[in-house]
Amino acid sequence: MAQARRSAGSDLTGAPHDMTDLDTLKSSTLAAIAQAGDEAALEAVRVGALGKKGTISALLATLGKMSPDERKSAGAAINALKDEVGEALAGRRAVLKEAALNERLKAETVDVTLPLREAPAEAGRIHPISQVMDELTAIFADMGFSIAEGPDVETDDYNFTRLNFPLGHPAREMHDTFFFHPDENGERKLLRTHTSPVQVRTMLAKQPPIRVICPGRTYRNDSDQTHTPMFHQVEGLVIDKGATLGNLKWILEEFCKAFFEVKHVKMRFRPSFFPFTEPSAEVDIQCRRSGGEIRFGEGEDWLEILGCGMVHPNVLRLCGVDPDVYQGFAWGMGIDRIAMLKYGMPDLRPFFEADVRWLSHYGFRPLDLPTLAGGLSA
Ligand code: 2NM
Repeated sequence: MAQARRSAGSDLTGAPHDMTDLDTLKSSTLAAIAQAGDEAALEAVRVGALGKKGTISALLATLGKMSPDERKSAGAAINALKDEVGEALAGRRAVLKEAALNERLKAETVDVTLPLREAPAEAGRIHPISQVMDELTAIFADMGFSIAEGPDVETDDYNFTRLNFPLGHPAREMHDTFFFHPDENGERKLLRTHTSPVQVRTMLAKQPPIRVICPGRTYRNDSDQTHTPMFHQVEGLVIDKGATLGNLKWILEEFCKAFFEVKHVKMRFRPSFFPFTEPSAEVDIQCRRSGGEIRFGEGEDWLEILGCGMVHPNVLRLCGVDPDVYQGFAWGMGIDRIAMLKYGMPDLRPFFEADVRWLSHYGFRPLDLPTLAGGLSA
């Protein structure tokens, strides 16, 4: 290395111009680097030496005022110092970085044996009514039915008149109907009391043959342990030239077996009355009641689950279907009720209380979609 020339004292920049000064600066800077306890302290040392106003930068600035000879030797020595300090900084920085990382790794230990927290999409639950609606539609779609929906707010005509409830007929009073105030034309809308108006709309819109089910919300002014003012129904309708009660019985039996997931089920048809069907029947299914539990497909007890019948010729006529050419059958049942039966839920009211504890107990996992192949409640 070239010998740095001695020059007298320091100039105005205060930069030392001899080897002793350079050595002192070097040892103090290297000592400061070695003592820096973290990356911030090390950065302060770097700025103090190599920053714009740093000690080594100040030395470099003196080179411009030197003679070429002086510059040659002093420049080499200062640059050597600069390189050495730069290397020391880099070395110390690597040590401090590693120490900081080790500290973090020690502090941020992760217990990989902890169970995963459930993702929001997995913590959510499908309401039993949605689940049962999916199950019903899977079963009836598999039998060739289509699904129809209609408005909750209906006309008196579609909810009653075309279903053979004549004006002033006592059956209208049996439905505990929620009526709206009459509009400017004097028409009094209502909340549908059953989903039958959807079937009226279907008959008016489509040519037979018709095979349709209509699930949805229905409303009656009734509230106790087994009734809520809003509830859910599914009704079915078949219109064809040769549709018979025998076909109806087969469909209902197949439905009950698939829905309750049993191989055999006995059903009992009791004569009944509905304005829109003639003859009409209420249907019970065989069950066993023991210890507060109900099992289907076995036992000596009976449980009513639906109403049905052959569509009244008046209904066909009022819905644009010629009763001399076509006949049909229809049925209706409560979705909330069959959900309670299938999944052992004793009380109807919590269905509509939006209590997340109830839902996480009785709800269904979002990706467990009902399939006929996998078993509907799989
Ligand atoms: C029931 C019972 C029996 C029914 C009848 C009709 C229509 F539109 F075809 F006339 N829809 N639903 C029906 C028949 C509903 O619910 C207990």
